[in-house]
Amino acid sequence: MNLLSTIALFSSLPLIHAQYGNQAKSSATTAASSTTSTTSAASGIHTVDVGEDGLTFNPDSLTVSPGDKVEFHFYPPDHSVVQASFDNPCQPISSGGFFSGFFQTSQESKTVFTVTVNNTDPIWLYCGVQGHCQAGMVGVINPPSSGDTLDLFKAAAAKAKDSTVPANVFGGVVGTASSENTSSTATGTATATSTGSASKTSASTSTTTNAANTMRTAGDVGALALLGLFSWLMM
Ligand SMILES: *[C@@H]1O[C@H](CO)[C@@H](O)[C@H](O)[C@H]1NC(C)=O
Ligand SMILES: *[C@@H]1O[C@H](CO)[C@@H](O)[C@H](O)[C@H]1NC(C)=O
Ligand SMILES: [Cu+2]
Repeated sequence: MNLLSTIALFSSLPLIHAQYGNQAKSSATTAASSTTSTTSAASGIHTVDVGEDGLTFNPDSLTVSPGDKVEFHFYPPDHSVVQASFDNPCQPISSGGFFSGFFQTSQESKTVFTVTVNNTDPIWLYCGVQGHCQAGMVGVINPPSSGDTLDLFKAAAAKAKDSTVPANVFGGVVGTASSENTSSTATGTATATSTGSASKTSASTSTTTNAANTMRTAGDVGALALLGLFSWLMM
């Protein structure tokens, strides 16, 4: 190894370190920004109380902007929210949609179900507890300006034979209410129990670990080069 190539190798080391340093920083930023996006949308959060006043969604009709979130707060004893299609009131919509799971609770539930609304298409809702949909526990997000109405949906629901729900919770996040943000960073993702956010957390953890390992490797390369420089000087 000649002097020039040693210097070249040596002077490139800080670059290698900088590069891996940035990589580690960027994965940390990714993890941080996903938490921020959960909390920073506070202005676009709408609350719907589920079963607070009998078999109702309150409000049962609300208009929200694309990107807004709707938080369902559950009251005793047992309710849920499912997306239906207008034509089939007490059944899950056949593609897409969401299901909160059943919230069996003796007081307002600590956790809420949060759905992100992506567009202005109507989202028809019902409670999946047997009999509740038929009794009028239905609602709509972004009702159409003409044609289908909540009253028509409710009338059809009253005649529905039975209710069914999807096999699994999906289409939203089970987590802490935005109003319970005692610390701004802990909101939303911290106590979310949905499998989705759990796997997201472990994914970003492993990214960080990989970056740390890479940095350790970069450190070893640096030590080797230093050894090389010394042995060249000894010659
Ligand atoms: C909005 O889009 C996200 C991401 O594709 C999806 O997970 C979610 O279910 C959608 N929301 C609704 C209400 O369909
Ligand atoms: C969230 O926390 C901030 C600061 O701690 C507070 O001002 C705000 O009112 C809280 N948001 C809600 C919806 O309670
Ligand atoms: Cu119900």
